[in-house]
Amino acid sequence: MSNLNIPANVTNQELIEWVTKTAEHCQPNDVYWCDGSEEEYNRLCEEMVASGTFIRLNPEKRPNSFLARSHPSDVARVEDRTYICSISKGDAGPTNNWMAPREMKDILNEKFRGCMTGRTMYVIPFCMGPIGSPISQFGVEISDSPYVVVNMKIMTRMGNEALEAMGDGEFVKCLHSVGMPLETGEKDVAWACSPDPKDKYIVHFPEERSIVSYGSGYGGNALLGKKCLALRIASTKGRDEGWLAEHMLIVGVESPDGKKDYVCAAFPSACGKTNFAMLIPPKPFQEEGWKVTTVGDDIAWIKPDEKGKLRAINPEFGFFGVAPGTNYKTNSNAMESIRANTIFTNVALTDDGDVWWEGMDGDKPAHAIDWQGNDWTPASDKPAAHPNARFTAPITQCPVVDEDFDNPKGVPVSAFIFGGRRNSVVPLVLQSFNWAFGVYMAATMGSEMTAAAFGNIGEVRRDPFAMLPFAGYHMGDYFSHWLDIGRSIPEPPRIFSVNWFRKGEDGKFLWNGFGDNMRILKWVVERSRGTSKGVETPLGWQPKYEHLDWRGIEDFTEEQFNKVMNLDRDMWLKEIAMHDDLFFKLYDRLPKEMAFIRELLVSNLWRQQELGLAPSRPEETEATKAVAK
Ligand code: SAT
Ligand code: MN
Repeated sequence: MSNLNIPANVTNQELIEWVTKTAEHCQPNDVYWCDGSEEEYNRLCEEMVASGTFIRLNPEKRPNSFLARSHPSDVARVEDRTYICSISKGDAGPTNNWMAPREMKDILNEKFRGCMTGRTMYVIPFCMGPIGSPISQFGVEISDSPYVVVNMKIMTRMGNEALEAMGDGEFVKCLHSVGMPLETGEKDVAWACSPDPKDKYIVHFPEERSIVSYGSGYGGNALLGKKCLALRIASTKGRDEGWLAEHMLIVGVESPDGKKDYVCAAFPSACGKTNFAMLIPPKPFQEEGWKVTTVGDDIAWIKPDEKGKLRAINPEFGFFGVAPGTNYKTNSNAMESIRANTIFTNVALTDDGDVWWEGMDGDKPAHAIDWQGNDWTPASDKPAAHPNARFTAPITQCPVVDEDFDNPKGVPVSAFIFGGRRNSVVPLVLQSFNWAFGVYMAATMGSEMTAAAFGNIGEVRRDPFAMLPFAGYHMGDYFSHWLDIGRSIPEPPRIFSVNWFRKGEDGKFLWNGFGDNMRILKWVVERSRGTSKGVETPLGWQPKYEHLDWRGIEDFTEEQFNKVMNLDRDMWLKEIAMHDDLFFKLYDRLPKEMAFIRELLVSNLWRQQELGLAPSRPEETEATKAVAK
C-alpha cells in the first residue's frame, strides 16, 4: 500500500486513524478521498463505463444517466445475513439475527484481511439530513466500490461540505467491501461481489455505532447511509436520546386556504410508499388549490423541538426507488424525477439506448436486453427487468419536492399514518383513540404474504411499524420508546391506520388507491386540525360516507364505501387473538400497555353488537373529542 493521500482539510484524528488502520488491514492498491464534486462524479462514471460496470444511456433520451447490471446473486437486501451485534443478545431481541460482537469481529477481521487487494479504497464522508440540522448525523463510508461512491453522491450530502461540517466531531464508521480481491493482473468483473450468497455479512454494532458490510454491492447492503445508518443505528441512537428514526415517507399537504400540514406515513416495502410520497390529487382538488409536496419517500428522523412539537427531516438526498410498475399513470412525479442524471440498476436496455421495465407506459419494446444482458422479446418467459430493479435519482429533480425538504429545522408533524397490505379485515381508514392505541395499531400492523418466499400465501406477516427488518434493538423496547415519546410531548400527533389493499369476495380491490388516497389524506389532515367529522367505532374513529370528499368519483357509492370500511366483529376478534403470536414472541420486553389495550379492544368489540358504520354511540361530542387527544 503506497500512500494514504490524506487531504489537507481532513483534521479528524479518529478518522485518520481509522482510515490508516483499515488501509493496512484491507491492502487496497490506492486510497482515494471523495470530495463530492460533479467533476469527481463524472470521472468515476466514465471510469465505470470504461471498466464495463456502467453503460451510458442515450444522452438524447436519458441525459447523463447510466445502467448497471448486478451479479444475478446480488439483487436485494439480504435479511438473513443482517446482524445486530449488541453486547447482550436480549437487546437485539427475537426479531433480529445476533452474534456476540467479539465473535463477529473475529470473523470479519479474517474476511477483511487483504480484501481490497487490486482495488481502490474510497473514503466517503457524508451527512444524513440537511447540513447544520440538529437532527442530522455524520457518517464516513470506506468502500472498495466506485458504484457505491456515485450512488452515495446522489443519496446523501456527500463530500467536502459534509467533511468540513463534521470537523473533529462524531461520525458513524461504515466499512464496506464487495469481498472480491483481485490477484495481480486479474481482470475485474462488471459487478464485483462475494461469489457465495452465504458469504455476505451486513453487521451493526449498535453500542459502538458502527457498521461493517461484506460481500454485496447492492442497495441497502452497500449504501450504508440508508437502512444501516439511518434506520438500524439511528433507531438505537434515537432510543438513547429521545427521538425517532422511522421507515416513513414525509408529505406536505396544503389546503386551498394556504394552511399546510405534514404527515409521516409508514408502509412495508412494496406498498407504494414512493407513490404516496408524490401523490397527485384528483383534478377537482387540484383546481380548488390542494397541493401535495414531497419531503421524503423512505425514511424520517423525528425529534421534539424545544416546545415539544415533533419535527421531521428526511435524512436522505435522493430516491432509491423500485422501477418496475412505475409509469406516468401511477406516478408521473417519479417518472419526471428520473428523466436525467439517474443511475438505473437491473432494468432492461432498449435498442435505442434507453431503459425499460415491466409496467412502463406504452407498448412493450419488440426487442431489448434484459437485466442479465441477454436478448429479450415480449415472447420471453422471464421479465426484462429484475422485480427489484432500482433507480437512483436526486430528490431535487422531483417536480413536487417540498420547499422545506432541506430545512435544517425539519417540518412539523401533524399526523402519523400506518398502512399494511391486507386483503380483508382492516378497513380503509381508522383513527386511533389516542397515542397509546395508535402505538398498538402500528405495533400489530401486518401484510398478507404475496409470495411464498417468507411464508404461506395468505398468512399475515406482522411488520410492526414497518420496521421489522430495520429496528436496531428489541421490538418490545421499541414500542416502549414510542409510548415514552407520546408521554413526553404536550400534544402528540394523531395516529391513523390505512389499508389501500382490501379486496371484495370477487378478489378485486375495493379501493382505487393512487390519487384517490388524497380523499383519505384530506380527512386525516382535517381530523388533525379538528375540522372534519368522524364516528366512534369499537376500534377507533372512522369517517362516514358523507364525511369524505367524493368530487370526481361521484359514482363510488355509499355501499362500496361501507364495504371497504366494514369492521366485522368475528374477524376482528380472530385478528386480535392473532396479535398474541407477536406479543408472545416479545413477551420479555413487551410494555404492559399492549396487553391492556388488547383487552380493551376485545371488550369494546363484545359490547357493541351491531358493528359497521351505524354506530350505537353518538357522533363526536366535546367529551369524546377530549378522549381523542
Ligand atoms: O435496498 S434498500 O434497502 O435500499 C431498499 C429496500 O430494500 O427497501
Ligand atoms: Mn424502504
